Amino acid sequence: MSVYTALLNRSVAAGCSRVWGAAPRPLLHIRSASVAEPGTRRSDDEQLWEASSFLPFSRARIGSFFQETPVLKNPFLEDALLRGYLRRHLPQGAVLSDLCAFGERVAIEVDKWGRECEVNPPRLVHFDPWGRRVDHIVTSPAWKRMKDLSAQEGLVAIGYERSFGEWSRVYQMSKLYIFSPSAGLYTCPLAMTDGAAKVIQSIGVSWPVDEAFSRLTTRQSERFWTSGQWMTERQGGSDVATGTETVAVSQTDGSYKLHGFKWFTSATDADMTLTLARVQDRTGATTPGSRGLSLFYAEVSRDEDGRLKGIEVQRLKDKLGTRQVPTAELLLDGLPAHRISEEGRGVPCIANMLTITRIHNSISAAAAMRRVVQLARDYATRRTAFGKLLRDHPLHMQTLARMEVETHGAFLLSMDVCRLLGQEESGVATQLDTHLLRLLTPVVKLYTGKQAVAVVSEGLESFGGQGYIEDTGLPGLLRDAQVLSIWEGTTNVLSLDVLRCVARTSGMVLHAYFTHVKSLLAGVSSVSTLAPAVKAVDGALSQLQMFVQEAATREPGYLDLAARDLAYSLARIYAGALLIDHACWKEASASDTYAALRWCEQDLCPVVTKQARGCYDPSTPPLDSALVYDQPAQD
Ligand code: UCC
Repeated sequence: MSVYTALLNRSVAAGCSRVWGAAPRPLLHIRSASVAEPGTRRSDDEQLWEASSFLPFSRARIGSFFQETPVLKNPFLEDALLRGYLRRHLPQGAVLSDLCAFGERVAIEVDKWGRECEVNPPRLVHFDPWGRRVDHIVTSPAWKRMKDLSAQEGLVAIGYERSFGEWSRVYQMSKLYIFSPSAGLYTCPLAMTDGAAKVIQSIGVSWPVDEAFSRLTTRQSERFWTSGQWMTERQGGSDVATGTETVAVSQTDGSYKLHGFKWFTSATDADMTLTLARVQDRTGATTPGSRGLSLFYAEVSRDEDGRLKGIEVQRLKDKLGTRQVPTAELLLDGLPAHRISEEGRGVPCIANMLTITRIHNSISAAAAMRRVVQLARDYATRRTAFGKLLRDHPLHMQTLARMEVETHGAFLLSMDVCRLLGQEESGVATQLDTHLLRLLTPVVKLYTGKQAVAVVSEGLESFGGQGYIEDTGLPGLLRDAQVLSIWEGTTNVLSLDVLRCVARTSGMVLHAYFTHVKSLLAGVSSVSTLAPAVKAVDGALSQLQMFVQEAATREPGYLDLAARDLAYSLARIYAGALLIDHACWKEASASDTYAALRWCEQDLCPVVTKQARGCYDPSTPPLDSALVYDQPAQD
């Protein structure tokens, strides 16, 4: 008797067939094996075959249990906070029905395209079969469908049609929020396209960009263009003022040719781009620093031989995430371009683009959190462990609830910046609103970008090992989230941007901030369930005010060290006030109240906590440095 048959006999005797739910057939096999005719010897192979036909986990049999997969349902209908927010601020039936229909389309159709973009990433074809240089970036059919869909659904256009006045940006960004986690990163070209349209509109130049503006903001898919934003060169993407080497050589017709090397160009299959370069004078000299940078508009086109005009695509980047997006290194070798800013005003001009892309980034961050929470909570209704569904495990629910609180905060922060943008664009913003928008754009971008990584990572854990398996699509959420704190300004660069805008406005942005947070808290009754949250935000706000007053008297460098914690404090206090305000709305749910209370239990003002620990004292930088470069003791 083979070892397998022996094991099987023991198993049958122990009644394992019932446990495995095995059909009677295998039992017949084992009986026939044990009552073989005397003298007829069965080969080991035959015995093994019989045994394996009984085992539920052998050869073609892989067992009968399959875990149910998490199901993506209509992301609009599934999102109580989004729907509540819109019912409160933008209750027009047309908006709600458009978002509902789009949510259905995302769940049923678009999400699959997004997945296809991931598994069929772009590739670069340098040469045609006969050796001619062509530099074709080949993208998937799904990526192209995303472009058509973006035009038809008005994902950029809504922001410029302004059919809903000051709330048009909230409408547009709500749609992008629903789209983003299923978009296969098509939100990246859309962010830059929106940013380019904003720049063109702000500078008020017509030729040669009027046609471009109309194409960037059209709903007609055959006319729709996307734009690039080529800012990063080999010396880096943060210190644009020093890192930009590209030169612009003026031509007799008033146009320019650009020569340089762009090190990170996202969504390089774009139809046009905005980029920075230094205009050369007659001697070939350029002005260094920010004051030497001008903004240029260039179309990406091909000559009659099919070669890109003035561009060579060196290679596509091999990235941790955003693999759906073609990101390239480009040699600009006489790229025809038009200067669209005044000479030397390139950075302030492109700053408009950065405002828009940073807001898109915040929306994508909140959307990534929302998606992982939606999937995790669905999964918790399907997955049984230790005898009950995950949703019946209090610790698991506590973890999901904490993710939900973060998502609530990120959503309200991001939407509030969209609200302010919409007000500014429709001419109803007060000076206070404009200051708030300038301050909150980097604050919200940096905070939500960082939190998205944490929440999505936690979310993956709620699927156990399956969260780590590529073809579930879950790891891609984390890989794609990681970029949110890097591109469009890293956390530290944006923290310093916060200080810069405080300094440039002589503190007016902070005045606007304090005034607005107080107004959000003003209407809340002291006996309300929300009283502990109000007390926490109020207290943190006073602490922050004192910190700011005191920090202004400190030595240079003190605030730089505090910049990140200051930005976090600004974000947490502001989100706390927004959560309280939303929970006070007459149709708010009990969950809105609970989210506000939970949010406000955290350290809302880390800059004061860390200040009390001496974290920004002059002794800190050398200690930090010594810690980082700690050397092993000498023998
Ligand atoms: O390109 C990239 C990836 C593309 C993909 C995008 C997809 C996004 C998708 C999202 C959804 C999925 S990554 C590369 C991105 N690079 C950056 O973000 C740059 C980061 N660095 C900075 O932000 C720096 O702070 C700089 C470059 C702005 C600093 O330059 P300067 O020249 O040193 O800045 P200054 O001297 O502080 O400011 C120069 C002028 C001033 O105006 P004036 O001269 O009128 O006083 C500033 O007020 O620019 C103005 N300015 C701003 N205005 C500077 N920053 C801003 C701002 N944020 N908003 C308004």
